[in-house]
Amino acid sequence: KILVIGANGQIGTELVTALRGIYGAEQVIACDINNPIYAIRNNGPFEYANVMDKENLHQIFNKHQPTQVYLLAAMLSATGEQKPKLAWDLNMTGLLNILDYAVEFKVAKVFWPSSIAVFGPHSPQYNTPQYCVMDPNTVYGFSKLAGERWCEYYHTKYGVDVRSIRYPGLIGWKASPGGGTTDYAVHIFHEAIKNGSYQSFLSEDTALPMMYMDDAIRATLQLMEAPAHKLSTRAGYNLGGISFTPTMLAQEIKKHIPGFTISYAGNDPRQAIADSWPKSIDDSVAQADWDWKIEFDLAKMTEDMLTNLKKVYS
Ligand code: VAH
Repeated sequence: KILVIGANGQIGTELVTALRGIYGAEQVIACDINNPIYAIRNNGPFEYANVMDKENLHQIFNKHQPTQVYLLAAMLSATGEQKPKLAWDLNMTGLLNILDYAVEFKVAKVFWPSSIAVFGPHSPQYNTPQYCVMDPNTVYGFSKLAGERWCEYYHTKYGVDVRSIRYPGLIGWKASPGGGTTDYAVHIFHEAIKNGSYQSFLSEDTALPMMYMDDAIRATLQLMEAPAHKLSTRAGYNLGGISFTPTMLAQEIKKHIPGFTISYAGNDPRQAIADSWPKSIDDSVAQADWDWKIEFDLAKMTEDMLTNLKKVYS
């Protein structure tokens, strides 16, 4: 069995669907603290899971004896700055509970998402390498940095086959983002279709590394299927994705919705978070270790997002 914990989230929703397509619906247990969303409820098993509750988790691991566990439950950057202690507690306790049960139940593989949020103001801003100065100044960012160290530690000390990716901002149409700084890049598509205009909470020249969800899910499965001996790190693999600013995204949307207009709100707390992150990422280590290759560029992502969202709104 495969557990996907945090199944209702932006990544979790799509991972459940992808994994059920590969292993069969009954093999993939969607787990979340909230009731299953429609996309999950109707096509496979669900368990109520609270990653802060060891007893609840132990009962789920005991019942399903999972061979793989994907831990997506976490509090993201923007929400994390509003509730810093809860963000640290949830992100760290959740990970440590899962790593401990991975040892106890001899889980074959564990996936845990890291983020480009592990980099900070003194990290190289362009083509940020896999290894460099990392001084993240958000709770979410340093919880991901600490989590990467724990993953490396549990692998070295207890042999847990845990694998991780430093995701850029993720853009998809099947599930809403969950309180991150990059959420503008999803909201803009919905607003473009509904209202023909969008007010961005990030400034027009804020470049960030982003990735289409189809690429992110494919990368996750590709990493999980890679031979263990080819992996040079158990911390998060840098994934570069596509770097663009709100202006560049708006210009691409205008090719499909000519009348679309964008405006900029200004003085949003998420601006400082975005400014602390790299503008582009070097993912040559992922390319070398497990043959990573991106498929969606800005034009292809925009077209796919609008095509699918227009169906959702029609
Ligand atoms: C966030 N979407 O904004 C997440 C992600 C790189 C950004 O970690 O917090």
